[in-house]
Amino acid sequence: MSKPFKPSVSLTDNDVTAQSVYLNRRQLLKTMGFLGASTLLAPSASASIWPWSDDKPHAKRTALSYSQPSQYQLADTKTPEQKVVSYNNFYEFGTSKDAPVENASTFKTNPWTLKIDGLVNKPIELDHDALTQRFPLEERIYRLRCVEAWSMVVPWIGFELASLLKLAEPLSSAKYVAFETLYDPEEMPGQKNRFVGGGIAYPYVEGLRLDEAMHPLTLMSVGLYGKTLPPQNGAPIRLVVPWKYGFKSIKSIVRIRLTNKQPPTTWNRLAANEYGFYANVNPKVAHPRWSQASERRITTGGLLAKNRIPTQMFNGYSEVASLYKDMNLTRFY
Ligand SMILES: Nc1nc2c(c(=O)[nH]1)N[C@H]1C(S)=C(S)[C@@H](COP(=O)(O)O)O[C@H]1N2
Ligand SMILES: [Mo]
Repeated sequence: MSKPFKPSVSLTDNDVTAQSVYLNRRQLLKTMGFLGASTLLAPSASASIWPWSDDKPHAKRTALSYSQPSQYQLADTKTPEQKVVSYNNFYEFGTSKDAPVENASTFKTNPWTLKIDGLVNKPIELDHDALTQRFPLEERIYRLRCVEAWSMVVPWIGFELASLLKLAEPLSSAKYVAFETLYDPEEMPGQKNRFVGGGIAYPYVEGLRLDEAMHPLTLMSVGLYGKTLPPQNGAPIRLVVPWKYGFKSIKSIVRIRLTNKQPPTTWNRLAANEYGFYANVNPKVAHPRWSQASERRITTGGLLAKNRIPTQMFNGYSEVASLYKDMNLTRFY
């Protein structure tokens, strides 16, 4: 999503050239069979090639206990875990899809402090263990639609942001919620070097209107596929707002602040004409440089899998429509 942005994945499913341009040399060699034996062992080599499979050691993840409420299970085919944890956007660790898994494996997420403050009666601090122990955890299988027109289906584990905000007791003057990612250039190479970090002014910040933040779909995620989050997916805690483009779902959060003014948000600050504050998934409102009418769903297929599907309004979460009933969603994109 750098500026100017070229979608890293071609809008044509079988545009091999664009993919080749995108892939770094090591990955390309691997794809072509010059590196690594794993692709040769795959049953149907060309269909199952996934150049983002990583051979680096992963950070240790802990099994979590959680319930599986039936209303948050989903018929959609889940994106395999290996893809969820190896194809990421996390510019603090580099701008290519494979940079986060490569550069975040040693990211220290313990100790950690998450602060909730601002316009609240009871400011809260959660330490590393409280993040997974303070609230009962649920598994929620959500669609994740990136503004770049690809999507995944991820079994997140977490708790409602509303539960956390209620504990803090927002004042009646609170209208918005501002979120902030960790700022630590020693740990995050993209914060240290603007060429690595895509020229973004860090820390990464995001925001929601208070009613969006209180919606039961809005999740604080601490895990996926049964275990704690890997660093590349936003450990130890990240936001997941399934009806909005993925960039709203801010990772590795250290602060949540209640405010009376709409807070600045990272991608809006970088290119306001391309990325709005609301960023609701909307097939009818095109990005200035590409259509949002359809998306490439990443499931079990290989790199060239033909998985283009129509994009749904609010990413299919029509229950949020009432939050925007008097708003022009073309103007407030
Ligand atoms: N701090 C931070 N949060 C971030 C990003 C980022 O670069 N930095 N990228 C966003 C984007 S564009 C997307 S699509 C999702 C990707 O989440 P995933 O890698 O877990 O699939 O994270 C979002 N959260
Ligand atoms: Mo994204």
